Amino acid sequence: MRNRLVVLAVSGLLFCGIFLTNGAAIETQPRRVEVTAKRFSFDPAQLTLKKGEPVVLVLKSLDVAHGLRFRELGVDVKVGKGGTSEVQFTPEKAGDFVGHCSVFCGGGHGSMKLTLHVVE
Ligand SMILES: [Cu+2]
Repeated sequence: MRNRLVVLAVSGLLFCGIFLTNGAAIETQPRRVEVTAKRFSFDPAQLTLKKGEPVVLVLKSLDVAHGLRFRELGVDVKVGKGGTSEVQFTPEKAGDFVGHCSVFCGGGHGSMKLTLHVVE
């Protein structure tokens, strides 16, 4: 009898624990999107995000310092040589936005572009 109670109590706690952590994860964990920058491109070169949905953009550099700016969305993240940076934002406008490298990185710097599709 006592064992049964213990089993019940433990499974109850487990159930609540799983339920609570799932709930918290949905509320506090924005989607993470990784982008790799190298001379002279971003990988991937296109991303699709949902309007109104918070996102963490993780920018990694495989070589020199780079940046990624979406002027219309007020986003500008810079990453040091070989480093990783992240920025959290919520796209509030639907449409296509072209981001550019915001740190001069050499001859092909002007051609570093990433197209963001923000869908409703
Ligand atoms: Cu650049």
